[in-house]
Amino acid sequence: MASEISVEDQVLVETVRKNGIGILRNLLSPEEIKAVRKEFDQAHLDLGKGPGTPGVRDSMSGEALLAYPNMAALYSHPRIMNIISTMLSEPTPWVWVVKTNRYTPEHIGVQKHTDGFLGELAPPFTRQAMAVFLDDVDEESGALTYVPGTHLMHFNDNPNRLPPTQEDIDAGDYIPATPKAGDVVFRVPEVWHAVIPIRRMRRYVTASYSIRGQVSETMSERMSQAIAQRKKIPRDNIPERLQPYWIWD
Ligand SMILES: O=C(O)CCC(=O)C(=O)O
Repeated sequence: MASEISVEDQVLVETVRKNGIGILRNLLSPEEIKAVRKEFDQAHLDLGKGPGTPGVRDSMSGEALLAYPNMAALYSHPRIMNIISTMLSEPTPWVWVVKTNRYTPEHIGVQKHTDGFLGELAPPFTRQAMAVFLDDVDEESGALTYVPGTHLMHFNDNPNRLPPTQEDIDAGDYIPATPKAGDVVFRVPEVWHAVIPIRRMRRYVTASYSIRGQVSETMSERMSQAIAQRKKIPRDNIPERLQPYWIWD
């Protein structure tokens, strides 16, 4: 599925490989942001999440989101997919999770953590996340903080390596990333990250992808469960462009 990657996107891929996080700026135009926000807010009302409660993080996931065309299109956006595919060295990455997140202010933010599985090392670069931001964040509200390079400590390419602990993660030296509406954050799930307190609405559309080869034991179990679930969903419910990423076999 992957096509030739631009020099700009190749530079981004190298940044994400090295630091664990990189931002593609201004993927969406102001009109496109408006269209996605409208569907995002409507989906929350339709799916029972309401207009947002201060202090609450609302997450929605699964195929119900695919009924909203502007939002669903992001999960298989050609430029995003080309970057994901290059990151994973996987021609047709598998989309594990399609999701949205909405934090209604004032929200305390998110504690320091990894999305790797604690106690387990994983083969390098088997998973990749993306998040299309619909609101600006900055160092006063909602910045995503992270410790550059810490994803590498979760990889099993060094026989002497021990999996990092939560104590290690808490002691990291975090720096802010400040995506604006229309930007895409690419994050290697294992990188240590957190979110500072949120003073303005913070919404984004996100997905997590994996390779189709050897992954960690825990990831393999999670994937098997998701694949079994997904077999029950009629293929016609899935937008055509997303199907190659959605289907396992
Ligand atoms: O909201 C964010 O930007 C990151 C949330 C987070 O830490 C996570 O989903 O693992």
